[in-house]
Amino acid sequence: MSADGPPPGTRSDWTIDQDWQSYTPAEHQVWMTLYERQSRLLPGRACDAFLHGLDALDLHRGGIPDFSRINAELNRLTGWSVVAVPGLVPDAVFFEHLANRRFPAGRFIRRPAQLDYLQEPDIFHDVFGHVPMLTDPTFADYMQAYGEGGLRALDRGQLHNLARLYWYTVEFGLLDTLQGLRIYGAGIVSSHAESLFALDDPSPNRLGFDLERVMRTPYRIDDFQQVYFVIPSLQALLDATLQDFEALYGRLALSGDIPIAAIEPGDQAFTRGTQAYAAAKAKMA
Ligand code: HBI
Ligand code: FE
Repeated sequence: MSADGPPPGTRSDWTIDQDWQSYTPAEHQVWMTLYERQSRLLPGRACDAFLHGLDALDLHRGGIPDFSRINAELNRLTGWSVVAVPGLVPDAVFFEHLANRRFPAGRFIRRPAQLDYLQEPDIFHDVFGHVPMLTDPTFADYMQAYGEGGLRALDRGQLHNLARLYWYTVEFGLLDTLQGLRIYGAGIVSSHAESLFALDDPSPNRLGFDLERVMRTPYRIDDFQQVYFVIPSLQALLDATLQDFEALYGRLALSGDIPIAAIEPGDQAFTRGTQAYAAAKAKMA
């Protein structure tokens, strides 16, 4: 990890003012375009906790949300708040915020030419994608537990494995419900194309969540996932963080990684993917 301090104009905890007044009409329009498209697509796809959170925070009104407005409601519901940061922050800073029920969100918004993909998390990914789930008390506790676990993992040099848990849950997680699979991961709900792919495409594997299994599985940051992990409930996800991570890290050091598209004997396969999408992409490269 780099020892770089915060850039000029940034506080020592890497936060900045959101400076809501300075967003341009064109920037608000980008939010509205993305919001319209996703809010139309997500009923019947995103889980109830996400859809309720989206409603409760009223993220539509007036374009890009003002953090001071959403924080009043978010704080009342679960004690969380959103703080503005310039972009990616160092791991230790990120975890310190989560451990204190603060979610660091980028203040910038993607340009109209980048509606479908950008590398760094912007305010649409961070606020539309992440913040609705933070209105759910169980998920809110999970995120705090993750931040606390992140700080311990950093101390022990185990972040490599723990980051996979974040990726396959907070970013790309699916939830099993009586009505079928639903999305709760922010990387999916903030992406039009992946909101379709993650649930409907025959390519990816969809496997039952198992903490140790997830931590042994590499992920891709540059394209649709080849595997999604399905939790039975948000409570089960929170409960998974109660086990002894020290013992877990010890086992992980011996067991090694599982190839990204593999299905192992112990896996609960909701979908055995064709991997056709990833195979076609690999051929093009
Ligand atoms: N910074 N702003 C921001 N957002 C993140 O999601 C983030 C970060 N810094 C580090 C980080 N994530 C990773 O530690 C986690 O994804 C594991
Ligand atoms: Fe994210």
